[in-house]
Amino acid sequence: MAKLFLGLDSSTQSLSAIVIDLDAGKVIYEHSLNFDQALPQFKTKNGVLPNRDPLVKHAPPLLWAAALDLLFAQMKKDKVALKNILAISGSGQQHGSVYLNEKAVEALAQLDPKKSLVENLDGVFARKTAPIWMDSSTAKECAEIRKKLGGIKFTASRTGSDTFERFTGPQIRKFYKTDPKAYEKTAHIALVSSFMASLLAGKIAPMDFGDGAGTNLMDIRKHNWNHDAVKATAPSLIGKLPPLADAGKVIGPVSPYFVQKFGLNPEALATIWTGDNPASVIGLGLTKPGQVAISLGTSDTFFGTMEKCQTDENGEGHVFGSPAGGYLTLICFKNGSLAREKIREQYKISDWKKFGALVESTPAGNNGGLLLPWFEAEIVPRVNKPGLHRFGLDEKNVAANCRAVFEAQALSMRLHSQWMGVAPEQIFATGGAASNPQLLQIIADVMNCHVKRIEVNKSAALGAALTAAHGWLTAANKNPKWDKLVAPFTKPVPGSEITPDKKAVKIYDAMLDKYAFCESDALDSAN
Ligand code: XUL
Repeated sequence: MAKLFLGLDSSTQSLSAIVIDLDAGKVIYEHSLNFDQALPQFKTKNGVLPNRDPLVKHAPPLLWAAALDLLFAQMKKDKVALKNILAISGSGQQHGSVYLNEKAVEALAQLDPKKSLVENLDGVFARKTAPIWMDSSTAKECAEIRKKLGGIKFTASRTGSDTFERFTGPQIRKFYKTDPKAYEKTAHIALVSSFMASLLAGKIAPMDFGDGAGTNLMDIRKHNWNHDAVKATAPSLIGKLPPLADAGKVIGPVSPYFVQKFGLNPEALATIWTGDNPASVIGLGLTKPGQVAISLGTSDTFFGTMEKCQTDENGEGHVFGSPAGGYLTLICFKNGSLAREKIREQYKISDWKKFGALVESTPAGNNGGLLLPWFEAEIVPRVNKPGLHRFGLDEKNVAANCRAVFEAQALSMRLHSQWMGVAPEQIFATGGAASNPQLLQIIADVMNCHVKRIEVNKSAALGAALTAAHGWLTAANKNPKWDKLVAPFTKPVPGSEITPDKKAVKIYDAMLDKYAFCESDALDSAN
């Protein structure tokens, strides 16, 4: 019998499934279900409920439950060998929170397969909607919690991140302040990840150290709820939080609901879920400390793993627990492909090949010219007033401007990941812009390490499937090794390795200080 594992990813706009065959080292099934299209009755747009206040972004948790039913029905229809699935794990959009009342435990334990999940969950919510990661309506609560914890540096060193509007703690505080009665009726607070795991397990699921670190409530070093942070957030909160544990740890057999309704094996294990970023880190093959992956999409995201917990005293980076042990960081640069495309449009360059040729026609270091391409307000570094800043760079010099946007992005990545204290040995590059060899060469030269391209589809769902496999093997005392487990699923594109150019490395080493000066200068007028 093939050893199959299911990974689910409950993201902002969709629920995705990946089934892996562990011994064959292959993904054998994948499917994505778009919330707006498949479940229009929930009236979401891109997975979010309309709201008059542009800062408020909520979603209905019942939508996610309904999607779980639909996705299993689809897998059954697609003749996935559901009987052979040994364990299930998953990932959720981070930070989003679900508020359950005292009826939830019984309802979860008695899920009736004759009814839908939505019907089964009737009356279990203390709050109808769930604030999600896109919500930025809690600036006040962030300031209040940060102040009680002693400022940015201490908040970050205790909880892994400064307080952020989207993080769960500030969201809980806002709920407590604006609707204290409903807060009081809340018996259990779940994350998107632990809510979905609770449905599969038929009981309240623990949160994992990865997603738990996205709450501003978990002690990032001790891996338990931080007393001061919990107290600073809302009264009687500790009793509403579940225990914390490793992602992939077995919660129990899957609820009979899924066995009877969809034909899952009664012995299939429901395991603890994690956040989509920690799961992606596994799906991108980062299981050892000192590894880095860069996802080059609309925004650029830098993922790095660390053995020891370092936190960013400037409060820009986040530290989460990694499902493979140790820590991971996530640094999001908003002006990624967004900025690259804007420069291409501005200079009317017809395609990326021509853009690349222009970059190659200019020397590393751009004869000292620098560009800060903040077309949109930037997250790292924090820029509130968008704008372009040129230093020693002629706006009319097309080729130099093309090189300048790539160099600035790579230098910014190096500068703003220094706090990790990790010099990566190699970087995996993924996402649309990873097919641009000139960009990858500049990243290799600035970071002074080899860069390899990796093409992983649905990295979060894949990471979740691998986490399920790891959890199952651990429960069977098979002592699984993470690197061996992920290797067949995360192979780099053959021949894609880019080696740093020694001369260029020296030039960029010297340029980093100048970049930092220019950035700090520009920040004075950008905030
Ligand atoms: C991470 C974050 C987003 C969501 C996306 O801090 O808010 O990446 O996890 O689903």
